[in-house]
Amino acid sequence: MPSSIVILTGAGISAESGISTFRDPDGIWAKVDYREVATPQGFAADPARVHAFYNWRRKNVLSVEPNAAHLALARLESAFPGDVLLVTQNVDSLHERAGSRNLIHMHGQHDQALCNACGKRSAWAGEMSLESPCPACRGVGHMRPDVVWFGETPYQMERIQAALAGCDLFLSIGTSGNVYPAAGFVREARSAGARTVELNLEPSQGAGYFDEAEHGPATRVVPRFVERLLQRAP
Ligand code: BV8
Repeated sequence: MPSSIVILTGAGISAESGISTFRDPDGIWAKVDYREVATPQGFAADPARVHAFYNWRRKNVLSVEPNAAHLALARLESAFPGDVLLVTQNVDSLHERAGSRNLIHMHGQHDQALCNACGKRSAWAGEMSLESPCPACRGVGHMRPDVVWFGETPYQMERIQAALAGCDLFLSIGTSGNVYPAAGFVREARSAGARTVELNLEPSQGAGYFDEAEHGPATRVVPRFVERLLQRAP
């Protein structure tokens, strides 16, 4: 029976809530070039285009709800006797809206803004632009979405790596395993002796590193897996 669980989620867990994934045929990166909207270079070249991209995604998330997979993970966190750490690559707020609390947004959150002048972070709900004043320093022209772009360092990596080194169950849900360092977590958990399980619509790039896998829509396979885990819990 595991006593410490680390869960990694990706865009696939939010797909059935109506949020597009990135690399599926009709995914976001099929419509938008990630170099233009998700890199510091793209932001420097055309900040208005990047703000428009995140303003559209920020508005879209407010019109959708967490699904059964998000709710099952929140239930696991509250009912499981051991430690449960949820690490998400997603910048949407559906995990916390489902009730998850022990949560790390390793790629940031688009309902948060970062000021490049004073370095302060602020909650952000509406449109953001170069004209937006920083709520902390009142400076104008320095606001950016608080997301981790390609080439930037993900958040809370020390805390994540410490949890991976000590977990005995690593669960990966709704991620294609294309983006590092997240795509390398399964190997870190495995070398720490953890059991590794993938729940995904199809085998991911890292499928070979998992002891077990269940393939299907997250709203079906995640609640079922959580139910089994909690039934076996002392
Ligand atoms: C860094 C935020 C140094 C913005 C994102 C090693 C090798 C090669 C390249 C690299 C490497 N190390 C670093 C790199 C470079 C780069 C990288 O990985 N490039 C890739 C493209 C090759 N990595 C970086 O730049 C990272 N920074 O490495 O800094 C460092 C390293 C270690 C320690 C300290 C410093 C920063 C990467 C972060 C970039 N920002 N997002 C935004 O969201 O706008 S990444 C972006 O892709 C999203 O965050 C997303 O989460 C991530 C991964 O995508 P997925 O979530 O997996 O989504 P995808 O569409 O790909 O897959 C969906 C899956 O769900 C599919 O498998 C599908 O089958 C499944 N699915 C679909 N529907 C369902 C479903 N499953 C279940 N149910 C369903 N209904």
